[in-house]
Amino acid sequence: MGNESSTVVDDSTPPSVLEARTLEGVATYIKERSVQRVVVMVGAGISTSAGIPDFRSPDTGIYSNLAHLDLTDPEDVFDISFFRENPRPFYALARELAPGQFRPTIAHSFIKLLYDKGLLMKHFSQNIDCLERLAGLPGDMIVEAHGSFATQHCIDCKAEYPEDRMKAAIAKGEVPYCLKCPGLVKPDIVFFGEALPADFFENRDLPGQADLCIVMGTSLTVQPFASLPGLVGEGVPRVLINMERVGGLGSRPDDVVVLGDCDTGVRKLARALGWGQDLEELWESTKPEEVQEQGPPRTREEKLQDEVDRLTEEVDRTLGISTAYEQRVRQHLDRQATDKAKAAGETEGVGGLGHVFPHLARASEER
Ligand code: CNA
Repeated sequence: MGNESSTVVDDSTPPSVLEARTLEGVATYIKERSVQRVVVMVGAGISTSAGIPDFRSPDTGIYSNLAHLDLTDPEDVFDISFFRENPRPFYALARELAPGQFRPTIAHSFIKLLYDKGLLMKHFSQNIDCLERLAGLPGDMIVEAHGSFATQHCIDCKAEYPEDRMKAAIAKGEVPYCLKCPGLVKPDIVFFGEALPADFFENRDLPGQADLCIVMGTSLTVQPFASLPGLVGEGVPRVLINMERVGGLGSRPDDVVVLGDCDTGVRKLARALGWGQDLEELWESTKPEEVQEQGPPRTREEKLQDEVDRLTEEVDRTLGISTAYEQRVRQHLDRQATDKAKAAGETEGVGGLGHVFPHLARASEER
């Protein structure tokens, strides 16, 4: 990237392949040239609207919010030597970043849509949040260049560590230790000072075969990932959708730079392609299902009626119990009175109880 990033960016240079250096121009190119080998390269910026902070955005990025972890350099949290000395900051952060708490963004769904339309050659991601998988993109279409939370190992003996224990440790913000040696356990995300997965190097030549490159939500500051857009052939359009200019993109005649958020950018490109509806439907399908269908919300009157019904039932139930109890008492007393009357030579009846239990007497008169 060294040469490119020093090139003066000039968007006014006329394109050589595109009809215009705009998303509409890219849409026309995709349709007219039957583009089928799109490479996508992304970073933390495609997940920020899901609620996962990126590293480097001022104020909202993780690095500017690590004060509570007491680090001299925020990057230490992902440094393997630092982790050996003090794994706690990483596990405090892992609790916030771990998969399972977030929904894919519409930018993730756009990548899935490229795949569904048969246009995607490979998706290169620096993210560890697994949101592209959750959006439905098959694992073999993704190069997780910085690993992911999907597996975990001891950093010393390399033994695998059980997933359920790992999830429990992360949920509690605890540090897990190997079950076979005293070593620390770490998710297989790539730290500074560690090698990238073989998958990255095995697929690294693909950008050179692409007919379109889309870069989104990355500062392109971490190597060797940052070198990927530079491997795209000259004359092949590269699109950058990002909050800021990065990596020298915009320096070639067929680069298209769209400054802004990824979600707005992909919506615009999808509409230009006539895929607007498809994209919204696909994204809608990533919504987590309701635990239970609740039906339409109830009005105040309906809620009030529910409460009245509940109280009525309660009163009926209580009254039912009292009536049964009253009958049992009456039968018992009747028997006692009959026995007493028999013993006193009186005739059978309950009339003699009226002075003791006037309400029973009244009740029997009413019947
Ligand atoms: P970064 O260095 O934090 O850069 C993010 C870039 O995205 C910046 O240029 C931002 O301006 C831009 N950006 C932020 N939000 C948006 C948005 N909504 N729309 C458009 N652009 C936006 O992150 P990188 O990915 O470039 O750095 C590589 C690191 C970040 C990798 O090692 C990742 O593992 C690591 N990371 C990943 C996640 C995740 O998995 N979601 C979160 C935080 C960090």
